[in-house]
Amino acid sequence: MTLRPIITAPDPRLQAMSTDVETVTDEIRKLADDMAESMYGADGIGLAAIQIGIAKRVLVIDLDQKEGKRNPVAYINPKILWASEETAVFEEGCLSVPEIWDDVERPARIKCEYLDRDGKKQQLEADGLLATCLQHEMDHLNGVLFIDHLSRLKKSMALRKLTKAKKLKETA
Ligand code: K2U
Ligand code: ZN
Repeated sequence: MTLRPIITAPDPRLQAMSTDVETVTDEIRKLADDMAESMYGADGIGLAAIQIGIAKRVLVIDLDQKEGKRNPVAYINPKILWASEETAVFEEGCLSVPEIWDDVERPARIKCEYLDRDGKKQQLEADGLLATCLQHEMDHLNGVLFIDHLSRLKKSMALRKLTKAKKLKETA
């Protein structure tokens, strides 16, 4: 498994529309493994392939991280089949949007289908943190960051902070 660098905003690559995986091959399984390794390396609980520069519709999420225990789940070509009218607000962050945290309102419960790492079609009903994380990651597959859900003022302040941090890092 390979640790891959995570792209941080602002970066046009994060706005790409990721494309479906045609066939779940060993190469896709290796991508999912590298994504998991990169996610753990950054202390994340989810990661979309675009965040390591691969515009394919692949996510990895691990909400079960306990001391020493790892249970990364790959979601390939995930689609939301149904979303509740009821909404929930979570304070979100993002490995591609460092040091920015803010409340985002999303449907509280979702039903989605996806292919697992063996290429088998699965269905899932999610609520709580899993519902939020799945929707956050599926936003990434459509080139959407959580700051795109914030007010114009908050988004511009976030982008200004991210641009300044990136410039400082590049000149360091
Ligand atoms: O896209 C991501 O970076 C995944 C998020 C997962 C997540 C976002 C919002 C709500 C629930 C989960 C990160 O892996 S977890 C948040 C985070 C952000 C920065 C540093 C560490 C952890
Ligand atoms: Zn994110």
